[in-house]
Amino acid sequence: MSVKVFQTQEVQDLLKAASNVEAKNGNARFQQIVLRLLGDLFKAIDDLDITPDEVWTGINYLNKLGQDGEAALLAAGLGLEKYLDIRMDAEDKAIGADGGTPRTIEGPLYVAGAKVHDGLVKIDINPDEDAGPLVIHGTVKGADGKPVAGAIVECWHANSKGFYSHFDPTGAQSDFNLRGAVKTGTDGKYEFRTLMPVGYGCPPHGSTQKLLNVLGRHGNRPAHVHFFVSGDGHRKLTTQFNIEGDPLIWDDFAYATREELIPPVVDKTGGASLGLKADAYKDIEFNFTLTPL
Ligand code: MBD
Ligand code: FE
Repeated sequence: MSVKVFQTQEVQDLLKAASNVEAKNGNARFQQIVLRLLGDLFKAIDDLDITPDEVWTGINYLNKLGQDGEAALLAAGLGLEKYLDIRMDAEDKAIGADGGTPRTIEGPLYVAGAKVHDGLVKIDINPDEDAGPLVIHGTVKGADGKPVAGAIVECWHANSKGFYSHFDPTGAQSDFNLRGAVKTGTDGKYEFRTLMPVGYGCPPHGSTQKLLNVLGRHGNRPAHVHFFVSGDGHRKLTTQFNIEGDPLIWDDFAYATREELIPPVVDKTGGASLGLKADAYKDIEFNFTLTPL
């Protein structure tokens, strides 16, 4: 049986009372947002005849999602984080603040507090048999194309198993392995000496993967490297690049890939003199262009 109650006075009064939207106490912005989201949910229950069992399945899911610590992971997987990027891009375009290196999502695995080094840092602490050396370098520039001095470039990425330090279920990584920060000098240059990452996969038994399974989706990302880039007088950039050639590059469960964020990977030799673990190494040059505040 399909009954419709959303438009009744009883339900509309309930929504207003639950969000306390007509009261002076409470935060007006929160009241407005809660009223709207709750209303959209009530309406969806009405429109789709969502059953009580289905509603409780959803509520119990949210409990489990929080227990797993995966709410932000699910936000990435459902495209919510990408949606925020699309909105920020549109806003930038509207105010003429576009033109810098494209942003893409932060994801849930950043950890603050990496020590800041001048210009260059080696960020692989733990040995990784299955990962070859990778050098990532480039210049931080302003919209005028000139180098930005004193910019902070933060970098974080996965190991050869697709795991991030601080979130590695195997316990194999030290704190801040494959995470680092450098401050540019007057030449605007930065460099990270590290190891080649592979793509991330959602915890196979976690709440996010469970929902993705029901949707008939995978929970994998292509290999990628994250960056925050900030500098005085410039807007903070949150971005990533992908490792060229990864088969999932256009099938990222978090929708973060962008055409401009797939730099070439170049084979080089001479790694021994750079302190790398092998003479042959991969080199990625990636320049950042920041936009003014
Ligand atoms: C990641 O490494 C990531 O970057 C995102 C967006 C989601 C899950 C894992
Ligand atoms: Fe990531």
